[in-house]
Amino acid sequence: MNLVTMIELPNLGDDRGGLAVIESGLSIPFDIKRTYYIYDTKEGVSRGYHAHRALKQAVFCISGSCDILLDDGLGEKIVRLKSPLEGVFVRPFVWHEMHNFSDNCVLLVLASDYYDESDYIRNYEEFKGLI
Ligand code: T46
Repeated sequence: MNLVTMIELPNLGDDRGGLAVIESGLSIPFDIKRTYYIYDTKEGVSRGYHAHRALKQAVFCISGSCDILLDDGLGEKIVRLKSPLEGVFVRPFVWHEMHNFSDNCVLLVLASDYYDESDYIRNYEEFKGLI
């Protein structure tokens, strides 16, 4: 399975400005149950450092930019998210870390399920053992 699956959104904007639409199950490959956003990140801070057992997520940087590292236990890739029209699909059992947040970064995350701490694998050695 591909480690990196990008999600491209059409720009429905016009001379008034940009407009991007995300429709559950259409623009992204799952039904959305939860949405959250990460904003006002502090300089030099990294986040993530976990994988999910079942959760599917789509991550869009709707303002600014940041790097997301994806690791499926066999290899890793770093994707620079820098456009509100381009997101990345994070499937279950992919370790992910977010680094190099720009000042104005807002990371929008669409998730396939409600928050459940028991779905997180927060220890890298445990993650490697499960792969
Ligand atoms: C992910 C990346 C991209 C909740 O109570 N409900 C929620 O829906 C979320 C997302 C978090 N929380 C709590 C859990 C922690 O006590 O908020 C606290 C901070 O969460 P965490 O340290 O997991 O944040 P990140 O930025 O490391 O990870 C988040 C998501 O948690 C995670 O699922 O994939 O963004």
